[in-house]
Amino acid sequence: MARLITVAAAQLGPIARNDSRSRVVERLIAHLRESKRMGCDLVVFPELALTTFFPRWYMTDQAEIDSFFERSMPGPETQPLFDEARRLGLGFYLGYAELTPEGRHFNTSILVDGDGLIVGKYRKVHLPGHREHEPSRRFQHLEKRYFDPSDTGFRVWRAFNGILGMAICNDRRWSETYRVMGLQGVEMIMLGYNTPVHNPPAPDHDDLSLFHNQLVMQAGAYQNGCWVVGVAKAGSEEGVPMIGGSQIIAPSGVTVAATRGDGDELAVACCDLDACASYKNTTFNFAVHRMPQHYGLIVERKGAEPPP
Ligand code: CDV
Repeated sequence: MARLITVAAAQLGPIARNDSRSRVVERLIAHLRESKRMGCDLVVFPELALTTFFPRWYMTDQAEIDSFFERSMPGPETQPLFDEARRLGLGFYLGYAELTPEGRHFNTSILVDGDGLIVGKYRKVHLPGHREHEPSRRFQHLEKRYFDPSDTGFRVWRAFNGILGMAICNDRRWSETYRVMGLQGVEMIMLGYNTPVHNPPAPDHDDLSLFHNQLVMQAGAYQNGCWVVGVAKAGSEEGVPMIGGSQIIAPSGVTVAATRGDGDELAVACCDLDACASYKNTTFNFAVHRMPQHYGLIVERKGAEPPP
């Protein structure tokens, strides 16, 4: 019997700085209900889906910073999301800022199954941006300041009758992200993102933001023979325009469903996990064709070192 998962890429429009968690959770629940009506099994929400994208502001008051983080998951405000998902029998991927009991801060995603149980947790590996205040930027990108580096790396989980993996935003630009999961047999990678249209260090990339988004996710899907579900928090958030372009990509590299606007919107596709096999067993049969003896530099060296 075919292994089918019907997935919703549950894009969110902007979240204002003073929007309450409860208000945001209502929007997430509306997405769950619509996804159920559309026959979905799994709903993928964006990165940091419970608040505005707070790393755009330089803050020094730790209490203010911590107000954007969740101390428990589910917590009092997110419990209704878990309850409704379980009532509907829907699984979901959710990105949020995690504050651990030890006081560590992570940019995190979880995978929750149709019974409301957290079956996987991932903490973002590639934290982009900068650590110090850079007042010359139109807006900040202080992920390196507010988040600790990952202690999970890229894992995969047996869930939804397949092998699923998670990544977050900037991870999608790095081929290593997909390949580390590809080497664990991943069949579907879920990832949420917050991507400003404007890239302060390289404004010449701005017109290519949507193209680069699609390029990296399609390449990752094809080169690893897996589905990729990429989901934006989009639109103009606190004056900063962010790309949409949420999409579901088949192991062929072809986008099979995509959002059209930059507000709350679903893109839905029925994904056949067995479609991965024709890529994993032929062109990208890793066991037959990879040449890891020639890839040592990838883990030995961090930055490029041109010859003298
Ligand atoms: N949230 C992100 O990781 N955003 C980055 C921006 C800074 C470029 C991204 O790769 O989309």
